[in-house]
Formats: sequence, structure tokens, C-alpha cells
Amino acid sequence: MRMGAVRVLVALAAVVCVIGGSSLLGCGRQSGHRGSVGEPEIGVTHTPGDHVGLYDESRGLFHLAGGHAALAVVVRVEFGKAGAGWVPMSGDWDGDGFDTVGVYDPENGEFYLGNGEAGEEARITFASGRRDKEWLPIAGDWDGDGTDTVGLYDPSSGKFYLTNRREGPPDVEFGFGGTKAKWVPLAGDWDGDGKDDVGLFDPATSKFRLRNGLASGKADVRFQFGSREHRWTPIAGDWDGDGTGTVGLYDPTGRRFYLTDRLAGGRAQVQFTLKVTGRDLAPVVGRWRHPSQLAGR
Ligand SMILES: [Ca+2]
Ligand SMILES: [Ca+2]
Ligand SMILES: [Ca+2]
Ligand SMILES: [Ca+2]
Repeated sequence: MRMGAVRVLVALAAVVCVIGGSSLLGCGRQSGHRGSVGEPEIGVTHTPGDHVGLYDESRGLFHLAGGHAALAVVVRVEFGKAGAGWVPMSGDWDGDGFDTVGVYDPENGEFYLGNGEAGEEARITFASGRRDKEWLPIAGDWDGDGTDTVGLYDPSSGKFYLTNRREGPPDVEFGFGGTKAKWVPLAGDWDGDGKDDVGLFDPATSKFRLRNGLASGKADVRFQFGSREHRWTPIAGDWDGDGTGTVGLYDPTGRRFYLTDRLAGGRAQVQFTLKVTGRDLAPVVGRWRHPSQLAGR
């Protein structure tokens, strides 16, 4: 099956505020949106590797953390259409070494990806006759060229559709994990070869199934992390910056993150509650450009 054209279309608005920043780092503003300023960064050590963030869907607002700590939010980005049910995403869409945000509109099957702290957005559309609004978006560097692109996972058929470009049909499609409608797709470089792989999380058992390489087959790694009773949200990232992706869980009730640097069960190496106000917050992961790196540009 082919999914049709992926087209680069028009821009979306993005606003970034650097919290507690200098005059160099004030709020950008476009298209009538305004950012907000929150708590200053206090006692947070900026660590290498990926950090988390939370997307407030009701406000179309990303809160991005610069460390693994309660008061680690350093950047806020207004992006996407508030209250429209869009799914937050992140990736290094322009290959500059830093991740930025994006959103996916399940109703229309459109990706909106933002490249910078203030602009350079592109809208990418997967046009597919068979796409369903139940399909879930993922992003990763599937071909290892340093730039992240998008993909979709169809829970009903267990198929992944991945593209390496901004146009044309999917470059890779394969089935993995069967047809468990409640499984959640993940992307990460589990084997550290420079190319992102996919995985699945079963909320009913809190088990991760990870596959190395983009092809059908059995899971290369499987383990339970977290408790099946909680039905927390899975995330993936390279928390320690060693080039290998691992997983984590987000507890929406306590707004608490549990991160592990191993592909195995057991205790989380890092856990913290991210202090963000809002309701219906969804987690994102990325190597965000830290305010100190913004200032140095
Ligand atoms: Ca980038
Ligand atoms: Ca790529
Ligand atoms: Ca890999
Ligand atoms: Ca790692």
C-alpha cells in the first residue's frame, strides 16, 4: 500500500519565550500569538542528551525542560491550534542538532513542524486514502542523515509508515507487533547505530517491545518497566547522551517522569515531577536548544 504524497505546504505560527532570559531572549511573536513567562530556572543543572517537555493541548503551549528537575522548564513555545485535539511531536526537522516542536492533526492527517525558535515552519501532509484518524504519529531519523522525519503507526493493522523526505510516498512500511489496538508506538535508536528504530508499549502490561531496524520481525528487546496498574504514557529518549535511546514513563496524574538509561526493567534511574500548570498535558522529548545556546548564536 502506498500512502500518497507528502507535501510541503504553508507555515504555522510559533512563539517562543525563554523564561528568565535576558533582553536577547525575549518572547518572539507571530500571527497574533503571545508567549508567556513563568518561573525562572532555579538550581537546575543542564545535562547533555534529551530532556522532556509537556504540551498543554488546551492552550497549544509547549513547556520544554532544560534538566531533569521540577523547575527545569526553560522555554515555552506556543504552537498548534489550541483545543483542536492535535498530538504533540518533536524532532530535528532541519538537522541543526537541536529538536524543535511539531503537532499532528489526526482529523486531517497533517503534520505541522516548527524549525526554529521563531518561525521557519513547514506543514507536511500525509495524504492517504486509507489513513484513519486512529493512526498515531511518530518521528525519527530513519535513514541516519541527521534530520528527523515523520511516520504513522496504524494500530489496527500493526503497520508503520515512515518517510525520509518531505514529499512523496512513505519510504518504509512494515508490520511489527501484531494488531493490538491499544499499543503505543515509540521511536528511538535502541542499538546506537545512528538510525532510529521503532518500538511498542502495551499499557495493559507496561511492557516495551523494541525492534532494531525498520523491517518486520520479532522484538529484539522486550521488558516490563513500570506497573501495569498505572497505564502511564511511554516516552523514549537518549537521557544520558551516550547515543543510545532508552525509554521512560510519564504519570499524568502526578506529572511525574520516570526515566531509565537501560533497556530493561527495574527502577528508574531518574525520576522527577515537572512543575507545569495546565490540564491534559502530554509529554514530548527532545534535545532542546538551551537558552545559553540561544544566546551564543
Ligand atoms: Ca533542528
Ligand atoms: Ca533522516
Ligand atoms: Ca538503530
Ligand atoms: Ca542513552
